[in-house]
Amino acid sequence: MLRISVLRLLGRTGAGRVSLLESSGPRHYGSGSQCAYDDARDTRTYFTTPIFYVNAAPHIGHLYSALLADALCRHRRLRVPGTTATRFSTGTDEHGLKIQQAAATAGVAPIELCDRVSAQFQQLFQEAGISSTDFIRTTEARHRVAVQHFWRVLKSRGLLYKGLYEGWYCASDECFLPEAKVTRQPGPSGDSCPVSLESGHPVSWTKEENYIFRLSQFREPLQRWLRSNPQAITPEPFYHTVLQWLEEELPDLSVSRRSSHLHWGIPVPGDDSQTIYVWLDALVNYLTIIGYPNVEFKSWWPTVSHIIGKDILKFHAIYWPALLLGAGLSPPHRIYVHSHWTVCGQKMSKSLGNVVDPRTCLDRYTVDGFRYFLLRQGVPSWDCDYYDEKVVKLLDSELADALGGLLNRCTAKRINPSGTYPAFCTTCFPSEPGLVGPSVRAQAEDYALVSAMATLPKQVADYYDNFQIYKALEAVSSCVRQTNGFVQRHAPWKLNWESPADARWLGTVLHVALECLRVFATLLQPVTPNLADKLLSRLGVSATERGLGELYFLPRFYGHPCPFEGRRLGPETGLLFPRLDQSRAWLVKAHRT
Ligand code: ME8
Repeated sequence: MLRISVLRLLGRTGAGRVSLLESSGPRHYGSGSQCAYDDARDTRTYFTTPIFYVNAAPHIGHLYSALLADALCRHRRLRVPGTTATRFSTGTDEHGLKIQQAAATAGVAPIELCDRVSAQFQQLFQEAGISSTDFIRTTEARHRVAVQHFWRVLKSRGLLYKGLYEGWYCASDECFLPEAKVTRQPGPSGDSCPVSLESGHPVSWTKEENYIFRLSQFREPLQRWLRSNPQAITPEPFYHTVLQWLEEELPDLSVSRRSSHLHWGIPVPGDDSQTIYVWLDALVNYLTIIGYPNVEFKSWWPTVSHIIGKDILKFHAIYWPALLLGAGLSPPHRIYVHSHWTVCGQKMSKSLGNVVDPRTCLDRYTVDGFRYFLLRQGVPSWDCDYYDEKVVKLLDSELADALGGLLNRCTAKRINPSGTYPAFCTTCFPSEPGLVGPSVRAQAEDYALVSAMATLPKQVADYYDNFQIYKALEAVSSCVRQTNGFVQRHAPWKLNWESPADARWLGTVLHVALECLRVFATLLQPVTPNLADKLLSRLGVSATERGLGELYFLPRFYGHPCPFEGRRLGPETGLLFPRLDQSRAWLVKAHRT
């Protein structure tokens, strides 16, 4: 029997700033402004979120992970139409000591707790418009089959052996800790208790015979995989963190527990006295979803993008690829990592009582409003702070005032009495800047707007590829501001439809602004699907005209026909997004108390 020293925990991630990759601009600029997405076609893509523990109700951090995956997936579907091209999974992680203990504390059977909390996750995701195609629960029979098969493959390849494990274990974090990562804290009765230095959660000393995975054999293969795939882990600082971890010793990993201690899990095939370690169990969910061990899973693997929080980077970037390589499979294509939400400057925790309930937020700010807030303000490279006033301020200024105001300005009866997409006049706005003439009305800033708008879809696509959805939204928001500036500059309310010279220019100003709105709405679909639908319907854009592949901005400017010109706008359906500071009296009340 082999004796294993305490497994060394790889250091926790330090989140740093990620550098922006430059957008290369549209390839077809000049013959219209369609984006080139050719490289994105053909391949199937499979997006995953972590599967969430069911020991407590979902919070905004869980919703954030699901939203990031949802936006990436929706953007992808708009680029590559066809329902079979993308798959998107989420689910709940229901085994392990953490759940076993939570159920015991609640005085319920583990499966009862799992059923209740898993349903809460499913309901939240449905309410938030998470467009997942699959939801997995690790207590399902199909998952047990997949995990036990995966185990047998590792065993048959000589990668599992029995050994004595001795060291600290943190049930809350479901991980092993080296002595250096353990500290002492006064417990409830004043005596000193060992806790994890990073999470503050209690740890206990474990000494037992387990199955051990030969993780140490994979240090160099993992280094080679990462060096030849510099985009495998995004944002970049996390990639370097993992490479740094791999510079250190990589001890073998204990992958089972004594069943007498951990009964809530999947038994080791052929040895009921041992239960499979919850992380091995959980990670295999990504294969279960796509039908593993049936051969069909190969059409989805390894073109997978895992979206995860920084807290579980080590499990996804070291343990998981090593297990996959061990089982003869390829490591995941991409791992997108995001940092954490804090609340009013503090870590969110049940004990601090500051956990933000996402369902309350969806009620208060609307589904689209809250989706927009989390994705616009959440920056994967560093932790972001949540507080209510921040949400109200952002949504009022960007969705209600800037975007809603722009729509009003182009569709108000007084300015656009015919309720149509007016004609664009190439004499008022010639495609060549700097031309002079009595009917030329466009100014240098207007050309700057057209050029910013023409590059926007490609820029947004690049930001999505680099997992910078917040940057994509920032770019859209900046163009919305620029468009409002354009309307303000030309003050269509001062122009007169009765005067032929004014009318051509007035129509052109409205045409350009409506074209900008159409592009904004198309690009916002992955983030604010309902609001985008409302806006596109108001503009008279049909369901088949909303894809990213066909997103031509201002074709008339480039000498092409515009399918929208002269078209009737859709029916008026009220405010695009209501201001919250007037409608949310609860905030004022909250301040007073
Ligand atoms: O770790 N801010 O599940 P979990 C942002 N079951 N995101 C947060 C967050 C915060 N404050 N807190 C949590 C597990 N998250 C395992 C995963 S996967 C095979 C198994 C998000 O319920 C973030 O995605 O503790 C983080 O990685 C995940 O929830 C952890 O969820």
